[in-house]
Amino acid sequence: MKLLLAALKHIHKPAASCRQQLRRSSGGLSALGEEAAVVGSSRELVRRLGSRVEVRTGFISEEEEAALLLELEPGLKKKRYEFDHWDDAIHGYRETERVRWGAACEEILNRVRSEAFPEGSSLLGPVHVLDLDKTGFIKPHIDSVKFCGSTIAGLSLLSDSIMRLVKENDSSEWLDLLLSRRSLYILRDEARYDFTHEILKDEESVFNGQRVPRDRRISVICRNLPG
Ligand SMILES: O=C(O)CCC(=O)C(=O)O
Repeated sequence: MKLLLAALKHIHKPAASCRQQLRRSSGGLSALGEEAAVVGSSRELVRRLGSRVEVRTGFISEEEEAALLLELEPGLKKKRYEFDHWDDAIHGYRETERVRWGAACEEILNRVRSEAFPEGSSLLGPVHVLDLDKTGFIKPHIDSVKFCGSTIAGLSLLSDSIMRLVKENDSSEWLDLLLSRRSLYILRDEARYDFTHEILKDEESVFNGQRVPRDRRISVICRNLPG
């Protein structure tokens, strides 16, 4: 799965002065209510990418998170976190892929699939599971277009985190996504192809001026196949 990640060199720190906000949503970024889960470098960018980026806060319940952890922890615990390969896009992680899930987890994943992908889409069979140590982080990268299609949908377990998107050829354009524990994020099309995505390290984990402590985080990621 590491092949999916082509690490890009720049790491962009957005200026605090030009933030625009979207609403956290149970049905897309345009819905109103609650606090903002996405901020960006300009109103225009937020509007343009709004339908291509979703954060669904509280997508799974505590019980559903526990069911996923129960199934994932035994396998993950047999692996060591990897820290020191200079070229890796990810630092401080262990990972696995899973094709078969127990009934409770399969039901959760089916919900993710039906929210994120149009009916009849060809999906990447194995679900990617990435376990980031508290000190781990994911550097800016764009997922390989050879191996995965237009949509990435990920559940966040155990910890809140910040995902940053930065336009590949114009680092003045960026969005920060507040991925709260048990949320689902979906990146589509332009947001997936033209923007790098990264998960910030704990020391840099600040959302819209507010510190968001990063702990150990497990993500469960579904992708479609290239078209
Ligand atoms: O952990 C996540 O949610 C993001 C993972 C990621 O960047 C990737 O697999 O390409």
